[in-house]
Amino acid sequence: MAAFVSSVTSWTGATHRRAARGTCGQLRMTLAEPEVEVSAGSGLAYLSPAARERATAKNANPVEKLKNAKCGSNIWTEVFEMSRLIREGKTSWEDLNLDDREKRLKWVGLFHREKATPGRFMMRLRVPNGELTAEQLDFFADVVEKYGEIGVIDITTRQNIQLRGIDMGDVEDILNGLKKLGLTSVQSGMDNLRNMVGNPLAGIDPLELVDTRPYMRDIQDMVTRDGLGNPELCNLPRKFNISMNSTGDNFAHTHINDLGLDAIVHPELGLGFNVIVGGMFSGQRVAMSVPMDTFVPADKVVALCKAVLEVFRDFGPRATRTKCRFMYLVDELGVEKIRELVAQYMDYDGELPRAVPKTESGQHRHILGVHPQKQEGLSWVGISVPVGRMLPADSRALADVARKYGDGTIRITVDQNVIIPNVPTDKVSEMIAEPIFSSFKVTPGKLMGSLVSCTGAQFCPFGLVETKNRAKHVAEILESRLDMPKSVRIHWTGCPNSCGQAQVGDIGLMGSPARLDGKAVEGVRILLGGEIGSAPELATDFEKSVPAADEHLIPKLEAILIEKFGASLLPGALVML
Ligand code: SRM
Ligand code: SF4
Repeated sequence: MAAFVSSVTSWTGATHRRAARGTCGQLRMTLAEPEVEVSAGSGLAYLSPAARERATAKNANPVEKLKNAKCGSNIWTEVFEMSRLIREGKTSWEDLNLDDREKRLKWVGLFHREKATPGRFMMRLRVPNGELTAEQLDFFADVVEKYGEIGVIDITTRQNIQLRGIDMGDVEDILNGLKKLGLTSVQSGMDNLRNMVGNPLAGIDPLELVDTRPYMRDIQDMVTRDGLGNPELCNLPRKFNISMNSTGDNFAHTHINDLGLDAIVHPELGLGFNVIVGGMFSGQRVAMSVPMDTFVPADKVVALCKAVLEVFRDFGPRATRTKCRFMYLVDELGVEKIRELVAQYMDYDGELPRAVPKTESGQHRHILGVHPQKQEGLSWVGISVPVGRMLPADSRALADVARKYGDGTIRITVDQNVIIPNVPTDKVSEMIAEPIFSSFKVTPGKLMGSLVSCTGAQFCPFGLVETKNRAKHVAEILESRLDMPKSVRIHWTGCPNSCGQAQVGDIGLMGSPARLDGKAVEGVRILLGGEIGSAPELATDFEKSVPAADEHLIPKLEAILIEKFGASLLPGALVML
């Protein structure tokens, strides 16, 4: 077998070698070491022989070729100089290497929005468990304010923050500013682990089994080497999502993550997590996680996450790009083989324990409004931020309120809303009289409060429809016409990638082509029946290709809300059906 010729070969991990000789030896036999030269800075440097084989095979997808030529991790240092040269007028964004500009910058969370705002970038951060401070919110406002209309702060469906309108010349200062405040954008895009999602009420929740925050931070730190960037884990076959639940509410949506960790108490081993794997949405496939039939003790959960990521890196598919998610490896190997590999990579003594049967069922709680914390005398206040979009002034106002009434911290949720924790209960009424709560409501309408929307066509190149503005507009009209007995969760997503998690909503609206009088128009696919809680379900198709214009969509939604969610027309509302 040919030896590697390598100037930076780093694949020397003992655990990997052991795994390669162990029960997965059969796998290795079919993945012979390729004859491949690894140059400094190549994405192949940290790959196992099996992964190199796949990454350099004839059928490897174009992103693998791009990473083989130069790993995205190189950008972690290069971006500072790129930014400085642009700021000093020595080069421009147009002159940057095309692959760096459009792809590799995503390794530091910078997404060029070429179609919508040429020359301007979106910066995706990492906010483990969605916990922020007032200073960080002020900083976000300072960063985007100078960009005018396109300078907005979005809360994402992964409990995360994206800053918009960014000029490359400012990036050096922004990255340094984030670092000072304990934040990073490293490894937040492309073939990396995405933001860590946990219970937004962690540490204050009377119903939680465990505070998810330390685990989320530790897993992020392990993957990103405390935010410096970790070349060993930045060339996965595709994106990877991890989330952790500590209650039956499923606030963290473990059922749609590549790796979901559901807190549970093992009768002998104590606190830990049942592991589920393979949840994903994409244009080609929508899959709910499957049980890995594994319980991981709490003190081994970081090691388990590392091992799963390494197994994915070393054995995951790298051919057809749309089939490179973890679920395809689960299909290929089966959960029993994945269990074995993970145990070997963890150096686990023997078999990993089997999952603990769930005994309790949990309902998804309504998180907005005022609620007592587990700490006596303190409350959390859940606030609706319609479709997660904040202007600089909103961000500053929330920061001020958190400082004045709470402990200066803020939580964000996958529903793109905000929680201010640790407010003395006797201060709550004074707090909610602050002006910001006339636009970001503590008691929002039955649709607005749980309205979720992806970025959509306004900024996203894949958007088939405008989403955020339309979502708010449609919800406002429906709320003005209908009396609804309970909140209805409407999730808008601009295309089948389903970043807005249409399959999670009571009602999902997914951008799709439609025709009207023979002409192509913006349209949506309507999905119904998403459930969250301890027995989650994904929404399924109800109607396809509905034109998105108000006069077509609103009567459809109105009929659905009346027939399936018990709504009734308010007096004076003209019948549109
Ligand atoms: Fe997403 C790609 C936005 C959550 C599935 N997603 C994109 C890109 C990067 C496309 C692009 O290059 O422009 C979008 C950036 C638009 C922009 O300017 O904001 C984008 N995704 C988002 C966000 C911002 C939606 C939002 O408004 O909240 C979410 C950012 C999360 C974060 O903070 O990291 C976001 N994306 C999701 C989710 C939901 C989740 O993770 O729970 C999904 C479905 C779950 C999943 O991944 O299995 C999701 N995004 C995708 C996919 C389909 C993945 C696939 O396997 O095919 C793509 C396309 C891709 O990766 O090639 C995609
Ligand atoms: Fe863009 Fe489509 Fe994701 Fe919406 S769902 S952010 S339109 S990729």
